[in-house]
Amino acid sequence: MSRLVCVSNRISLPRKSAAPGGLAVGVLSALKRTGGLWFGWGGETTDEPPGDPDLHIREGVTYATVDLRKREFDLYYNGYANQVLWPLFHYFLRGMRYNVEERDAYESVNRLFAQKLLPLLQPRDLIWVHDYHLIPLGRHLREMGVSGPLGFFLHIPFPNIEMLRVLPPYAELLRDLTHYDVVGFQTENDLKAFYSGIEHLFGAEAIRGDGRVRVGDRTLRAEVFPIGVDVVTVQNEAMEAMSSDVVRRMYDSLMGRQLMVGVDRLDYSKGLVERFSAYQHFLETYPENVGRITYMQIAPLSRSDVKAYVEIRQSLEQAAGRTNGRFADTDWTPIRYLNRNFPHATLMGLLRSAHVGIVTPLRDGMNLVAKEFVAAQNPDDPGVLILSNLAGAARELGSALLVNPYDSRAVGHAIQAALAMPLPERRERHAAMLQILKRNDIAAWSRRFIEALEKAGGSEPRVRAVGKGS
Ligand code: GDG
Repeated sequence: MSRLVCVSNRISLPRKSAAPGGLAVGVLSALKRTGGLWFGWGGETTDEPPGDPDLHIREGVTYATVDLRKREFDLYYNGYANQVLWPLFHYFLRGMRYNVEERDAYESVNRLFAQKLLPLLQPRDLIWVHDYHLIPLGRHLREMGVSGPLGFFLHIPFPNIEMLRVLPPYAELLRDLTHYDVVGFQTENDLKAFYSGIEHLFGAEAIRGDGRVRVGDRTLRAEVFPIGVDVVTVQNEAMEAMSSDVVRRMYDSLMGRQLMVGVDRLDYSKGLVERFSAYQHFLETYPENVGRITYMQIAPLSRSDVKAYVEIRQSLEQAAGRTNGRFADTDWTPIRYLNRNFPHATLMGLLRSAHVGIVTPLRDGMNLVAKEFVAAQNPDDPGVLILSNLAGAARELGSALLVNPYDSRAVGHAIQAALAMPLPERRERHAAMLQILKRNDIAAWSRRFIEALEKAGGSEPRVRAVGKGS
């Protein structure tokens, strides 16, 4: 079996505290299964030019971490990746602004990644690049002599050409994607949006049958690979966590009230402001629930150096304060709002304890929390999932209560319907979703992507020229 090399912006070494993220969950599972190398930024910034990568071996996986220069990191990560590509790809034009210096830093970090990775590559490696931070990496590796197989998976949505065209170097971005052999998306919508860009730039004839795209002398495969969760691990984590101190204390503190839980990185794309306002609307419209439901929102801080994330945090504090100030009683708080991290297993226990899981992003590539919520439930007495129809996960989880996250009345109504849903209907909806989760679990996701990459590869040696900085 060929060695798998994963490349992502950020590497989380096992047992070190790391920013939570769906990416880490997916990559680790793939690497452990096939063995291999995970290359990326280690989380340190420096004033010196970055040296050779640090190598760490854990459970058969080699982690190679590079440092980045502080200023370049700010421009590349906080700037281009998270104030240009992230908002644009999530259709938030208001949050996007373009700046050439940031774009240059994005290029130069991608070049640096290619230079530092090159000496670590072996001839038959399968290289799998993750996410929007690293779109140009494939082109740089090709220019340095890597001849195949190179795959790219986008964890976030891909915008339609009419949105993508707002980006001044949109054509370069599309061309960069054609240097890969396999380009993977979360949903059919994203794939169609990619085709809209290819057609705009290269003409309709570039799109061949079977997901093949032909540009010049290169053919790539564009496909949908919906990311999943490790269903069995989530089930076990959730069951075990039910007897943990944290979950028991939380459960006891409900005093028999129903529980609604949300778990989201604190990010404007997750729709938390709209969700808080929908919850307030729900309490106003269905006053019989006042004092009888507790909504717990876990929102670990993320990207705190980006202004939009500071602003969203303030808005949420105000919104939670408003609702609590208005409705709380001496023995009841309507919203428990927690800006902190929990161990993954504890989170799964909290999800299992909930009567309602609320996942209402304004736009989301997939959303793993929605899938974890379903996997964590007790199948005999499952909670109900309320899910945004603008999350990729809604394509598979059609048995959730699907809502438009901007429609506070509809979200409030869904909360009411979820709380009142009879057991047979809850079981039926849950069973239908669990079946899909098992079929499309995390192992199936990585296996399908790796198979596509192997197919793209053939049997030739893969790296023509390997040398430092070549
Ligand atoms: C991107 C895309 C796509 C959350 N809080 C804690 C914690 N988490 C875990 C969750 C879940 C993961 O982080 C979050 O994944 P999501 O999919 O919900 O969201 P993003 O971080 O935005 O991920 C997304 C994903 O990539 C995968 O392709 O689905 O659309 O935006 O697993 O449980 N984990 C721990 N402590 C926390 O406090 N340990």
